[in-house]
Amino acid sequence: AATAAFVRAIPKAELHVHIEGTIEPEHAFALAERNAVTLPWATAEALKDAYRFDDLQSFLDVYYQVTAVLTTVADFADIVTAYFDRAAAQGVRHVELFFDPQSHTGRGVPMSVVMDGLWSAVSRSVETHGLTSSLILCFLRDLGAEAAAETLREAEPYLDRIVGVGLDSAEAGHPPAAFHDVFAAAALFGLRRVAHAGEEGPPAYVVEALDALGAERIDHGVRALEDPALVARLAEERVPLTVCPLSNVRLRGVDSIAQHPLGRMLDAGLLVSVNSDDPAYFGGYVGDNMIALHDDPRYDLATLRVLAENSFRSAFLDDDTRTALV
Ligand code: ES4
Ligand code: ZN
Repeated sequence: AATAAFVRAIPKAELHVHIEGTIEPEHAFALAERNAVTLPWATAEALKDAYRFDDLQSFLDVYYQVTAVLTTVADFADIVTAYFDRAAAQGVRHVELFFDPQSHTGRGVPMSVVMDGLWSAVSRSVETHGLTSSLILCFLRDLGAEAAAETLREAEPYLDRIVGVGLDSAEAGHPPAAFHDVFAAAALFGLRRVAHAGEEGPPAYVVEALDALGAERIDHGVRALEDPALVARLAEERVPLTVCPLSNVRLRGVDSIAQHPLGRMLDAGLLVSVNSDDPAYFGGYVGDNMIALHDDPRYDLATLRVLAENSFRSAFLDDDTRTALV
């Protein structure tokens, strides 16, 4: 409890959270009922029992099925509000929220519904929750580059509502370079660029994300440690890495918090922060991730404070806003 209070009191920015991964089981069932959507589980308890994953794909299979409960503007607004409630309660001051438009447009939900719903909550977060927030549109890498380009075209009317683009979903066998053109187009629109890399994929995908996509931040990046030259480059260039400890354990990328590479990443001088990824699925929000780390003596309170400071250094914030937040 003392740790929880300390963690809550440290200002934190969350830079790696998928809004579709914040739908708690009870909320999923409430939305399913409201929209007359049938989920392949009988109850919220049965859904929770399905949260035992072997790898990224086994998680994504559940995640995309639950996402189907979202159909209206109010649904998108409500899940953002529910996430802000929990994030604010854990001391989060700034959020850069990922969303996966293709997981909705592919089911017939118009881009306008997604954007209007998310934006109604994001645009009011300072008033409602005392935190700043922005949106990062992610392309589903397993659907390919042409689908990503089409998604960016559909998002063009809403570019003033998003701060950047990202790349997520199944990583193995989907190297970043295929998305060169759509990331270049996003850059020309003035958008920031991030990419999931080195979560399950090899260090070479991290290099590609930097060189072919111009990624300014790497999501996960834990496998970068397998390549000493890449580690040296990431340290030298101060490339931010958004690390998600509970996610990596739940998806079996690492065996335990004690085995997690975060400590070695800090020792190597990397600009790492702690994030929740899909908190409804992986055992907690950003504060919960820090509390889990603190069970390991490597992550004392001073180290947690450094990780939180790093989150603001890694954020897409102007200097005045950053100074006001920390
Ligand atoms: C994700 Cl954990 C993770 N990895 C890649 N893509 C994702 N989308 C949602 N969660
Ligand atoms: Zn992620």
